[in-house]
Amino acid sequence: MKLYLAPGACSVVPLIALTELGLAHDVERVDFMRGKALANGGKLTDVNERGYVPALRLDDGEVLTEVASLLMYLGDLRPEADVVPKAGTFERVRYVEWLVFTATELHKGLGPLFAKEANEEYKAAAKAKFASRLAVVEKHLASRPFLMGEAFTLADAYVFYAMRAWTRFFKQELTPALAAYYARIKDRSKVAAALEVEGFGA
Ligand SMILES: N[C@@H](CCC(=O)N[C@@H](CS)C(=O)NCC(=O)O)C(=O)O
Repeated sequence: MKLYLAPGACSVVPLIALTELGLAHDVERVDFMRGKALANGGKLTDVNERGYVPALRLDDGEVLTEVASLLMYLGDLRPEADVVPKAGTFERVRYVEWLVFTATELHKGLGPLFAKEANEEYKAAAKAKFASRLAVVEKHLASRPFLMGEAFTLADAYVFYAMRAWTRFFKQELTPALAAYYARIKDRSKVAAALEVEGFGA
């Protein structure tokens, strides 16, 4: 498999997944500073017509996109790794609920903050909304170390990305409880290994 990624972007999430699951993969950095250029001189749109990362080229040539679907697909390739609840269980539905929440409320909640067209008033409202969604995560974590309970799952990696963007790109502080959650994820040896490959840091 080959993962197309950009340092600092949400493509770090499937990179963490591939690393946690011990799945063989190559990575290709897409150069966002040079029109989303690929190493072979082509463009990201040659791989993903939507023009964004992550994109995962499977061994049979199929290209899979969307962080949430990648997390479901990859987790099911190695169920024994125990970082995704088993398909067909209610726990799995709760896991998907967290993936969708993270995709739509956290990941895409950051969209207006990146938008050059958004004015300061709109950005302030988007920041307040994002903070309120992070508060939902914090409340949930009051009685458990990870989203799904005692053990890390790939949904935590997705929230990790959103918290990293919030703090690194927008210079926002995490509350002590969320900072401790962030550290629990970052300090996992396989997450640290993935971050090293990505090259953007925690
Ligand atoms: N719907 C996609 C969104 C992915 C996305 O937002 N990718 C960003 C980086 S975090 C990107 O490549 N943006 C470039 C662009 O949209 O032009 C997903 O959930 O995976």
